[in-house]
Amino acid sequence: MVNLNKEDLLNRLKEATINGDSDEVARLSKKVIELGIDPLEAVEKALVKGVIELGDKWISGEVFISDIIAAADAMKAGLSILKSEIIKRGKSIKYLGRIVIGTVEGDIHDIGKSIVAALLEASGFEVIDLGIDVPPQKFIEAIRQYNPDVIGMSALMTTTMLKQRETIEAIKQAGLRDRVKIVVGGAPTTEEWAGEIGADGWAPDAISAVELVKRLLNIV
Ligand code: B1M
Repeated sequence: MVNLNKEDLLNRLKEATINGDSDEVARLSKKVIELGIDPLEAVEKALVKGVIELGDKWISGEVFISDIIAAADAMKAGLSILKSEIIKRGKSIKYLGRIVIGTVEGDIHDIGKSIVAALLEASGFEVIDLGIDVPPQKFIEAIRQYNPDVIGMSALMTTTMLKQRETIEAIKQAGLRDRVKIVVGGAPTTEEWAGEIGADGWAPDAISAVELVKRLLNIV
């Protein structure tokens, strides 16, 4: 590969994400680490940016859902490589706390949730990721099984964000509400929404999600 500067490399990484070329994304993500480029910058300026740009084309009907799925898979191939570097740079040893995170029932969007999970891990938290389409009962079982400090719920659609409220109600019904802090997020959610459903906090992006969790757990 010719001697690439950072901008060229991040651009190529973004294009490979848009093209859904997981092998090329993996190869270029390793290059990011080799060249000592900030892995988080590569996630945000190349991987996520690629998915969003393609998403806009999908919304305007220029590309198909299959293109988005391929781009999301490529993005996650890159995130899995860059995440270890993000964690290494976080140089975390002892866990600051334990978080159970998942995308709510009926919702299979997991790009944002995976970035939040990766950043929380990099910041020294133990993260248990329940994945996508997680019913309220599974969050309840996870509280009993893992005794987390925080429950995090991601939702990407106006229809599924209602499940965040339903899950909080179910946690209350199970008598477990006082045992955990609950944080919600995902594009359609807002600070007001979080207040309305009785969550302990809301964050618009992964960096502020980490700051929020530290605040809620009184970690300076
Ligand atoms: Co879908 N999708 N999608 N989609 N998709 C959206 C979300 C949509 C806005 C596109 C559109 O039509 N305008 C729309 C939702 C509209 C609405 O209700 N508001 C939509 C729809 C309708 C659908 C389908 C119904 C389409 C269909 O089948 N007809 C379908 C639903 C499937 C389902 O969930 N049941 C669907 C499917 C998909 C794919 C599976 C193909 C794919 C997801 C692939 C994957 O995730 N593995 C997909 C994608 C990629 C998108 C877009 C293009 C991108 C979403 C994304 O990943 N954003 C999206 C359009 C868009 O947003 N431009 C769209 C990037 C990500 C980093 O942002 O997740 O917000 P986000 O995460 C941020 C913050 O929100 C925050 O930090 C993250 C990182 O910075 N954050 C948290 C997130 N979670 C948090 C949790 C926290 C704290 C902060 O605490 C725990």
